[in-house]
Amino acid sequence: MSDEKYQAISKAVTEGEDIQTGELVKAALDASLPPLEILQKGVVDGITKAGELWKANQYFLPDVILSADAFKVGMEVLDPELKNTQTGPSRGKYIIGVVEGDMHDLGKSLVVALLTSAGFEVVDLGIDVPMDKFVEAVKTHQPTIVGLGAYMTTTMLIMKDIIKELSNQGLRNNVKVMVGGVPTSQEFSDEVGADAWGRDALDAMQKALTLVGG
Ligand code: B12
Repeated sequence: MSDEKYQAISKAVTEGEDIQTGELVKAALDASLPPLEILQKGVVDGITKAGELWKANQYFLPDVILSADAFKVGMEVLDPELKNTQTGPSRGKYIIGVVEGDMHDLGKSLVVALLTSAGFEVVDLGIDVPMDKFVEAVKTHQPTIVGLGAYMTTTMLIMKDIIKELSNQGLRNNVKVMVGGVPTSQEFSDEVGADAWGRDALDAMQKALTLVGG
């Protein structure tokens, strides 16, 4: 029964049916299905399938844009529920942003939602964030963790430069760095000198909690 609901959400996202996605997510919440499961098995599954169709040349860019819009509507409905699950004390400040030249924001938005639900005070710098803006934000906000997202092989290498610049400016010892995004891996994370890699939003949240000793 719940699997059917998740599949329907996933299909609506893949097909870019934004209004239907919102309605189905709301119905799943009304049926008391867990928000995190709705997210993973419904909304995220749907955009992943759109990505697979794109890779197989069965979807084109406009199709994926519609899927992304439906994904966002689903997230909007889920967001307050995810935040409601927040318990306990603040876990400290977490600055997050997508590196320069990269406009993908769905994965980051998911990470933001889960970090917030875990009690982090998240400062979201958005997409296409120049290196200087990351460095300035670390100086201004003095976060416990800074998270860098990159979703393309052409933008991921900038992460190394940002981490180097944090060191050059004497900021690296006071902040933990996490990296994430489709082309990244644990190996890549080690290579660029990050403190942790987040495979997905849940993993990112768990590793962030580990970094702050929680
Ligand atoms: C949706 C999508 C788009 C949408 C983006 C909409 C939006 N608002 O974000 C649109 C259609 C606009 C788009 C545009 C483009 N895209 Co695109 N896109 C995708 C697609 C299909 C899915 C990405 C996504 O949202 N996944 C769902 C989220 C939930 O997953 P995620 O991003 O992996 O995030 C999770 C983890 O990585 C992790 N995580 C994410 N961020 C962070 C951050 C931190 C700090 C941590 C710890 C963890 C973490 O947690 C997240 C949640 O679980 C991928 C294919 C794929 N396999 O990923 C291609 C893909 C990333 N795109 C690609 C390309 C080429 C492009 C374009 C250049 C296409 C074009 N010709 O214009 C443009 C780029 C524009 C730009 N400059 O950025 C390529 C990149 C190839 C490469 N070089 O590496 C991919 C891989 C598709 C492909 N197979 O070719 N894209």
